[in-house]
Amino acid sequence: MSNKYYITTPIYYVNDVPHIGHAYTTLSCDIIARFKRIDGYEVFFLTGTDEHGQKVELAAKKKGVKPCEFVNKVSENFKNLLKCMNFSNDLFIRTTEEKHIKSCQKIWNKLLKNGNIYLDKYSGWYAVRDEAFYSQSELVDGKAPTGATVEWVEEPSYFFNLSKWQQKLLDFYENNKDFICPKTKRNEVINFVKSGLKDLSISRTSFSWGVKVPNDENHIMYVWLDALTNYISACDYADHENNDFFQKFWPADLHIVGKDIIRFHAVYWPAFLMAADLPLPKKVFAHGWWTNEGNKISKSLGNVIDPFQLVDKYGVDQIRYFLLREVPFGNDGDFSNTQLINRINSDLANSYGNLFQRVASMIFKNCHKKIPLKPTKFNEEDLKLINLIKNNLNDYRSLIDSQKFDQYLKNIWIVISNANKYVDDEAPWTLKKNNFKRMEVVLFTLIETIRQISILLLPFLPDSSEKILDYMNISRDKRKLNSVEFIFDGNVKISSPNPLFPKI
Ligand code: ME8
Repeated sequence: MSNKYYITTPIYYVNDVPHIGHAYTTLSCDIIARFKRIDGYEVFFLTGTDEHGQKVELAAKKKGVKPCEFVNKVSENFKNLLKCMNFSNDLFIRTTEEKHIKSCQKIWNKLLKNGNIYLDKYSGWYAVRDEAFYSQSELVDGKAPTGATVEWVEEPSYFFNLSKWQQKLLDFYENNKDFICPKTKRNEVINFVKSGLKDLSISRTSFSWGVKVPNDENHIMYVWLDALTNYISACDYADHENNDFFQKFWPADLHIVGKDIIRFHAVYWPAFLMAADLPLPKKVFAHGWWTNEGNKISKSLGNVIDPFQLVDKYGVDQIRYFLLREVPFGNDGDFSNTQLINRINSDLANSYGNLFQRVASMIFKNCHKKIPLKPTKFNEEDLKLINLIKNNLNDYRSLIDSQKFDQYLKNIWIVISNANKYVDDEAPWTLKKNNFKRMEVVLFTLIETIRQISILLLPFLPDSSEKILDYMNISRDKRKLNSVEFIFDGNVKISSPNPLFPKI
């Protein structure tokens, strides 16, 4: 088993302020990155900002500042989102960085050398909002199929011979059935490629905010060729013959993107890579779209959901939990405040928080402020509970590998509900009066189950899980997936517990 794992988010356009959609994609990557780390992998988790192109240039113009000043300022918003959502990325890449620009020029030269680029003239439609070219036949009521406004463009342009890669792409999809997930998206992409690929315009001359094409200063690189290259420039592709980092981490294990940009990642990107003789990523997962109480989220409708405000109001773990529990990853989801509050109250406050609170309080009050020493004997009911997670670790691994976050959480909440039922069935408050030893075994069984749950929830609820593990004095090196395979020793002094998730 290879023990490295490279995962990426899309790099976000800086013209927009970060909203719940951006937070969602990065959150899904953060969870996988954290899970892989506690499962012993060396992880490289990349995110960043897409700072070139016409859209960003226009946004800067509107503000009356130079593009470089503009991007320096607004990329900070995305960096702030990382702190706010407790994201654990290893690198934040900006496409205006020198090392990225060098990578873009290097891949360009390689494509040129391999005979995959030619100079011609582009005439067709362009949607600045999508930064995408559209043919006449693709337009719907005079707009891009995404609803974006289009403008007619006629200019000299370099082209990438995408049509040449059509069959090679289809063969690749056929031989790598998991390359595009979920399946519905895979089918859409295959149909699109089968319908015939046209060569792709990969340079622009009508504006200047971008990476210069090597040896032809009149052209700047098409922003999507520039942006996609970030995934390799972050691994030092600019100097890849001389560094281990690229050898170690490229190809990426997983690109997570929204469904709006699957075509760029599952068609153009693998074609560029094949044409540049570089290995292809292992998987591209396209998740669904969030709406706000049934409406499309957009600045013009004024209904953008601000993750900073949400976290401030409800707490970071609460938001992290809701976003991935509420909607199966891959489906579209509707954001509703009522649903958010319901989830916080029922799943976090009443089920999980309450379990921890009552078990820890009973131990604190009845066991001399100390978690009892690991018992020498458990009965069948105790072991049933203790083994619920321990015996199913591989299921949790495969749920993460298939991006089934909601199912992962549902499984853990079954354990939580079993533990709550076990408290009621075993009634430690009665045992206290007539069988103190048995009460200690019951409370130990419960706190051991809470320890396992907290380790499994570290990727999702890092703050609260760390708090519980700190409370139990579990050392850092024992906060790993394989620490769940052993029952802990107990015999730990504790303080009076504080509620983890206040009810809203
Ligand atoms: O497309 N629901 O950047 P972008 C869910 N720079 N996810 C959403 C969302 C919503 N309502 N809105 C946005 C770009 N997203 C390019 C990417 S990558 C080489 C270049 C998320 O700022 C989702 O992940 O428009 C989507 O794919 C991404 O933000 C688009 O971000």
